[in-house]
Amino acid sequence: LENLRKSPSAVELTGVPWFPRTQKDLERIEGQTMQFGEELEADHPGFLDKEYRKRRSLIAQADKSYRLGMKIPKVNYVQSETSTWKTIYETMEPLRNKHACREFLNAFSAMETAGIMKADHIPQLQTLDDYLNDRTGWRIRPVSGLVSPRNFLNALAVKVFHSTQYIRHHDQPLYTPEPDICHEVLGHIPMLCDPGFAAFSQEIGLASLGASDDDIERLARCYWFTVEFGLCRQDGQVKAYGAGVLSSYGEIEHAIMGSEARTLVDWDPMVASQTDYPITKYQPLYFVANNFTAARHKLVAFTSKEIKRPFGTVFNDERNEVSITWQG
Ligand code: HBI
Ligand code: FE
Repeated sequence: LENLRKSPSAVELTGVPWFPRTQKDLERIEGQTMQFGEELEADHPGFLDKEYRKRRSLIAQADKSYRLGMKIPKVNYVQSETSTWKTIYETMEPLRNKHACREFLNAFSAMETAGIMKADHIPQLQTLDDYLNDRTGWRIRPVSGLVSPRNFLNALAVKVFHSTQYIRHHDQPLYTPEPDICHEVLGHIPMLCDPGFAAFSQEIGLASLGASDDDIERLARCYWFTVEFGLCRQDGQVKAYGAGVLSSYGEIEHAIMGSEARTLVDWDPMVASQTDYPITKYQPLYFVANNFTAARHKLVAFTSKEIKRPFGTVFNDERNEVSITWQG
C-alpha cells in the first residue's frame, strides 16, 4: 500500500520484462525496428526498384531520428506517391461507405470536414497526431517499419500508436505486404478517434505490460483478429472496423460478402488467442463483435483470468500513466 501512494512509476517490479508506464518511457525503444522478413522482401513490389528503395530509406532516416517532444518529420510526398494515395482513397470510398462501421464513418467524415482527409493530399502524421490527441488523448509516433510485437502492444497501454510514414510501391497501389501510410491513415487513425475503440485497444496494451513471451503472442493474435481484421454487427448487418479490412480493396468485399470463402464467429478472445492466421492472403476466419464496450469486457474477462502476472495494471487518466494496482 505504501508503494501505491508513491508515484506509480516508482513501484519497482523485478523479474518481469521492462515496460513503459508513460509516453515518455517510450524514449527507451525509440528508433528500434525489426528486420524485414525474407519472405516479405522477395514478395515486395518495390524490391527491385532502386528509386523506390532510396525514397524509403530517406523517409526511414527521418523517422529513426525522431525523439519524443519533436515535431514528427514532415514528408514532402512526390507526385507518384500522392497519386497512389488518391487511387486507394477513391477506390475505397464506395466500399467504406457500404461496409465500414458507423464509428469509422463518423470519424472519417469529421476528418474530411476538418480538411485533413482528402483524396489529393496525403495528411502529415503531425497533423493527425494533433487531431487525434484532441479527441482521445492518443499520440502517433513515426516508425520506419515494424516494431517488435511486445513494444508495439506495450505502447498501446500509454495511448501511443506507432505509425509508418512511407507509402507502398506505385506499381501496385491496391496491394502491400506491410503497413504503410495508407493503411495507417485509411484504416487505423479514424478508429482511434472513437473513445470506445481507443479504450478497447488500450486494454490489449495494458494486458501486454510485463507479460511473458507466450502471452505476448496470444495478445498479438487478439490484436490481429480485432484491431486489424475485426468485424462487428450494426443494425442487423456485418460491418468492418479492423484496419486491415478497411484499407484493403479486396479484403473488405471478401470479409463482408465472401460468404463461402470465409467463416464468421462471435468475438471470443480465448479462441482468437489460440488461432493462427495467414498474413499474405485473405483471412479465412473473422471475429464479429457486438460493440466495443462488450468487446472490451470480454477481453478483460479473458486477460484477468488467462494472462498470468504477479501484478495488475490500470491506466490513471489524470496522471496519464500506468499504475500498478496490486503485487503478489
Ligand atoms: N509494427 N509498425 C508496426 N505496425 C504494426 O501494425 C505492427 C508492428 N509490429 C507488430 C505488429 N504490428 C503485430 O505483430 C502485433 O503483434 C501487434
Ligand atoms: Fe495495421
